[in-house]
Amino acid sequence: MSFISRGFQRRQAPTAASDRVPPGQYVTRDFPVLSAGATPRIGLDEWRLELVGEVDQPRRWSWQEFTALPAEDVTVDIHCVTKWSKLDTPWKGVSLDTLLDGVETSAGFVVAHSYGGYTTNLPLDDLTGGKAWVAYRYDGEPLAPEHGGPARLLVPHLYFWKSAKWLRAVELRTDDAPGFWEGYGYHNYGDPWQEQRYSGD
Ligand SMILES: Nc1nc2c(c(=O)[nH]1)N[C@H]1C(S)=C(S)[C@@H](COP(=O)(O)O)O[C@H]1N2
Ligand SMILES: [Mo]
Repeated sequence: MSFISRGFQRRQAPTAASDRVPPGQYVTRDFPVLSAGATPRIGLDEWRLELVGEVDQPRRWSWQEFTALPAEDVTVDIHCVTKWSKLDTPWKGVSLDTLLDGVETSAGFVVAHSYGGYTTNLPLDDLTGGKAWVAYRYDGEPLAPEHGGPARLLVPHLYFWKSAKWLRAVELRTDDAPGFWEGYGYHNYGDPWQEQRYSGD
């Protein structure tokens, strides 16, 4: 880190923000919108979330069923591969531990599927253990469509492209399969602390 960023930090943030900013990232107060295509508009009466693939019994939630599940308020830092990080983002969502509770599976991998066709892959272990949510509120408001509303995946410990907006289904798989950006050369795992931006990093 340079002299300038240390000086900036002393004025702006009394807590040690640098410990929270992965290598190569800068902190922004904005909330940039990054979408590979148009924002799909999904009515809450048609909205469904599905758990499919290698499961004993597929599960499906309507909006009413999903929002009746126990939810958590979480405040987390997010890190986009295009190098912005945003600290202390406040979400409300249902933990993947809750959605997967009691599911019998031999799967080790997940593909998240979005309305609009976007996909992203990650190990199942990265969705469990209090590390991932399906978020539907941001900063006390319903999640805005451009940020993935009605509901999006939130996996803050990985680069933010893993946090699929407009989540439609969570597919459990025994084999790994690259998602949209992973198929275009983004890193398969995407740990921001290891700067795993592109395949080979
Ligand atoms: N369905 C879908 N999810 C997506 C994307 C997308 O294009 N489509 N972009 C990803 C990327 S690259 C980032 S950085 C974040 C951006 O979320 P934001 O627009 O709320 O900042 O969403 C991720 N999830
Ligand atoms: Mo991104």
